[in-house]
Order: sequence, then C-alpha cells, then structure tokens
Amino acid sequence: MTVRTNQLKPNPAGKDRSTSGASESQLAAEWVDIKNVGRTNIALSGVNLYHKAFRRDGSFEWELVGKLSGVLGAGQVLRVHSGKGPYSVVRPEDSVGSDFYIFTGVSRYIWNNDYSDSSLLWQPSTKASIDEASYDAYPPEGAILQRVGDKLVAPSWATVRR
Ligand SMILES: [Ca+2]
Repeated sequence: MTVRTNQLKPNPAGKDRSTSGASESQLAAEWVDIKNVGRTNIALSGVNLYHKAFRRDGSFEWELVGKLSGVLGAGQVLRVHSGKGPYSVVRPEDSVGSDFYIFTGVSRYIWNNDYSDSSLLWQPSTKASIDEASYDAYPPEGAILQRVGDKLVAPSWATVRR
C-alpha cells in the first residue's frame, strides 16, 4: 500500500504545552499528513493511525489516533487534525496543502513534544505495518516536519525553542 506519513506538525506555535485552555484552532494546528505516493487510488478503510503514548517509566504503548476512511487518489493528502473541529476553525496555514481532512475527535493534543514519537499506519486485519515514521523529542515550535527516509525532520530554518 503506497500511503505514508509525509509531514507532521507536532508542536504548533502557541499554547501547545497545556492540556487545558487550548482552543480548537490551536488544537487543529497540530496535524499529520497521510499521502498516497503511488500512481493508483488507495482505499483507506481498514487502516488505523497510531502514535506512541509514553509512560513515566519510559515505556510506551501504541495509542489509536484515528481510523482512516475514504479513497486517496495518486498524490493526494489526508490531513488528520487534532481536536474536534469544525473545519471552520482551521487556520489558512493549516489547511493549505491537503486534499481531505479528518479530526481526531478528542479535544487534546496528540503528538509528543517532550518525547520522541512515531506515526504508524497499521492494518489490523492483516496485522501489517504499512508505514512508520518517527521524530526526535523537542520538535521546533511551529515547524512542519518533513519525511526523510524513516524520519520526520525539521526544515533547516527551524530553530529549537524549548
Ligand atoms: Ca504536540
């Protein structure tokens, strides 16, 4: 299956450090792009998106971010926004570059800042990993991480602010 995590914005500028008080616009500014990099349509039904939820002892479990659906044409992008939406709250800079969108449906941030994280596309019916891409802890604020190999890395202009 030719879908993969292509971009990820784990640490939107602003109040991404508190779990309370974030507006839906702020939550929607945290997102991940799932792209069809192949040449034929891909049905996403039956594909789940997971990330690593760390415990205090440093171990982690795969936490479900969302169940995907719909069809991605060649080159098309599904953007998974954190929060409940609606789409009218998504800022222009967070809507450009995507063809479709869904929300996680939970009003909290998903993607780790203080820990590394991985975006995993998993097909439960076949117990198959379709794609996995990871990033290091403390992603720069506001940076859109780009896929390079199996990693998601900040563009060179981004500076680390903790
Ligand atoms: Ca985050």
